[in-house]
Amino acid sequence: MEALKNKKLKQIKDNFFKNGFVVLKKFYTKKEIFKVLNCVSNIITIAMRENKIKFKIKHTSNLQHELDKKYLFIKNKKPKLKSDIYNQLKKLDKLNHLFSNNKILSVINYVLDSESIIDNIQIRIDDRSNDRNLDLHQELDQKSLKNITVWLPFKKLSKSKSGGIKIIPKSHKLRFIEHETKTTKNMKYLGISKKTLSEKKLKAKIIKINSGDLLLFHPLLIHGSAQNKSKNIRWTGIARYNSFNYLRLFMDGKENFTGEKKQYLYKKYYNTNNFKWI
Ligand SMILES: O=C(O)CCC(=O)C(=O)O
Repeated sequence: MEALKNKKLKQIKDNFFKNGFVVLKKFYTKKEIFKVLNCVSNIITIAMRENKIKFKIKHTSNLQHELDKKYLFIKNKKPKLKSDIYNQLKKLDKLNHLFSNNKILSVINYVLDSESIIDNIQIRIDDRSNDRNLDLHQELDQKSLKNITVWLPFKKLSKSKSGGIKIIPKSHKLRFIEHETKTTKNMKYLGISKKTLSEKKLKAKIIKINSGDLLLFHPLLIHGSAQNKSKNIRWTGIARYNSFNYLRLFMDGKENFTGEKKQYLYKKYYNTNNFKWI
């Protein structure tokens, strides 16, 4: 995969800072996306075989349909195995290749204006239980103050009930906003309170995006999950790129910013006019 040319990179960077996000259309081919989903399907099949799980499904040409059925079966019948599989998905070779080839690194390094540490690569699996949904938040729990999240749907999310990600365009310009601790069934995270959202009159919109399009967003862009109301699972690849500059490890010796309500370094840097990465 080839690096993008400078003119295109500049356009991407301008939009990223103007709106807090940018969508790169058809960044990956259908074949590249298929390879990742196929890899997910293969590891699930092997997990089922090794655990002697009997599961019959009519073989169809629709990979995603098969994948959804297998995953939901395991989630219902073998929740521990489901969690084990989930934890391995972030390490799939095909997925890691998508997020570390020349083409994507040319964009990331240009926008960050530095090299980066890739962290928190994951595949999100959102079914209609919406048990992993995240309320609106800024991306505070990363390694560096300068970071980019990339969000890549493995299925089309326009005009569908599958939800996706919702964002508030340009909200990064509001700088760091106070968060409160929120919980899902599986984890604790920092989110923006309903009171703050209504006081600031903030309204989010769902991004309409195709499979293979890549969304990049600024850490302070307010974003969150949009409910999946469909029968199908929403499969998404996510990665976070942390600039070598403003790594917390070299600022106060801690690995990342997870869980701290005060987020004093975000406040200290982003909420002053001298900090220009905004
Ligand atoms: O995919 C989603 O539902 C939202 C993801 C998100 O908000 C995040 O990763 O910070």
